[in-house]
Amino acid sequence: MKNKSILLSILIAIISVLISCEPTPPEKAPEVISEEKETPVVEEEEEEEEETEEEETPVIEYLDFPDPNFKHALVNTKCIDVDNDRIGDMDMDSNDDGEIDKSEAEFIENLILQFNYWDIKRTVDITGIENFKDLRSLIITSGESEGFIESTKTEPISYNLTILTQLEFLRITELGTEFFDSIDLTGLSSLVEADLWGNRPSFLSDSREWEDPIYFTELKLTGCSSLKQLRIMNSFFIVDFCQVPTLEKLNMRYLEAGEPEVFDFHCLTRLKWLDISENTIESLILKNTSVLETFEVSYIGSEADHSNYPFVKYICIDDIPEEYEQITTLIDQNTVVTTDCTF
Ligand SMILES: [Ca+2]
Ligand SMILES: [Ca+2]
Ligand SMILES: [Ca+2]
Repeated sequence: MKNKSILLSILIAIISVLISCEPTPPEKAPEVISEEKETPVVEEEEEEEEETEEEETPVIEYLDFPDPNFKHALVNTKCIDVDNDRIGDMDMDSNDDGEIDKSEAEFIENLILQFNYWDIKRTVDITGIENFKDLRSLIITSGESEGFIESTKTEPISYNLTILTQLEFLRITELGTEFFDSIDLTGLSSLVEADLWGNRPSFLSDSREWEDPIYFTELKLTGCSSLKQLRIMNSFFIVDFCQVPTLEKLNMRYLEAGEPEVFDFHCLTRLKWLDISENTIESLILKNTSVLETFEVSYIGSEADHSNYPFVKYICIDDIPEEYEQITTLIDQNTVVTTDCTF
């Protein structure tokens, strides 16, 4: 016991000596620490300032969109579709400065332009679309957003999308076709589906004049070597289907005065699905060395409930019994049906 108490006393004595000696190191320590810490913090701040100064001045590159309605759609409407569900999620002006700069436009894959055609009256020039070379999906349609202004353009324009070589899906709807010479998709070799319904003369034009070629827009499809689906329902297009022999599914239902003189599908050797319902058809060429899996011809000939659309006058088909079966509702005693036709 006595030894233990002596040991304890010695320990206490050592500890008190140590404690009494401590004041010296703590005084120095904070100086060292503060020197070590403060110096790099100052350096970092200086570096950051230098970096931002270097970045800001030369790098910001504003992009030019001459048509104010195109720019308005980019800056003020939900034009970027982040998750590719074909619903816009945010506008493109991420820093809210009212301009689109290069960094904001870069890497965008899905763009949705919703123009208020009711306020714009005519059409929107999309010059500047070439800034979006990464686009996989492009939708140009009507919307109800405010802030669009009446267009002053009087000359017909064309939409040239040939630079969008990555494009896989395109939807264009509700254009006033009397304001358009062409929609040029030449060489879009990644394009798989084009949904171009409801492009017809606008509410400003007189329907008695619609037979005039100026009310039609030419669709240029040469080199769309992956295009499988095309929908031109209720549209006024001039199309040469021999430009896209890859087509498998074609919807040209209810053209409503936009019917071509000849429904000519002789180049579409891979066509499986065709809807030409609710059209006035004078001449139909189905001779293409293959037979359709689905052929929709509602409201034509004896398919008509109220004889909306007359029997077809001339039909050229493949010499295959299944194909003859498919056209039976389209023909009456006055129809010329042949398997021998030239194109
Ligand atoms: Ca979305
Ligand atoms: Ca901006
Ligand atoms: Ca055929």
